[in-house]
Amino acid sequence: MKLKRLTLITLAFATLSTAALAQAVDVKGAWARATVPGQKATGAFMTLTAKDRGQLVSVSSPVAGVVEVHEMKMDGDIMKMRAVEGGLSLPAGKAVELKPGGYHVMLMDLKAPLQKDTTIAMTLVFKDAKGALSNLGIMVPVFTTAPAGASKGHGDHKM
Ligand SMILES: [Cu+2]
Repeated sequence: MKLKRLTLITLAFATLSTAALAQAVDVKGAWARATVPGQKATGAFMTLTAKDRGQLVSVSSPVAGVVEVHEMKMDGDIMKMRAVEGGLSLPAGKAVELKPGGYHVMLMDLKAPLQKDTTIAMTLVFKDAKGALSNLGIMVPVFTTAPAGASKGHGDHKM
């Protein structure tokens, strides 16, 4: 009973904060990739559209000890990923896709496997052009592959 009420409050909070900041940055098609037991890291993907120029400076989630914004790039023949230095730039009115094979949110040091068809909480921290920070709480569904209409990498098509 107590647990149920807590869940409701959490969801209400997430909805409220999303609505309050909806004008600043629009988040669409967010999803996180499910993991198997023992797997300590996974990716989360979404499309971000900022109304005004800004940056995604950090991400946190209660399910992961460490969360970073990563980019994947070919280094010769090897696909490498690394943390985006100084925040991910969000141009005004232009959608920035975080998708498999490109930018992504890296959830590391996972506290438990991410089970498909569950939802995880994530807090995105944005910085506007004046340097002011704002938090956006979102609920992110967990899937094994990109759902229809979500941010999926071009690499997924050939599967
Ligand atoms: Cu990564």
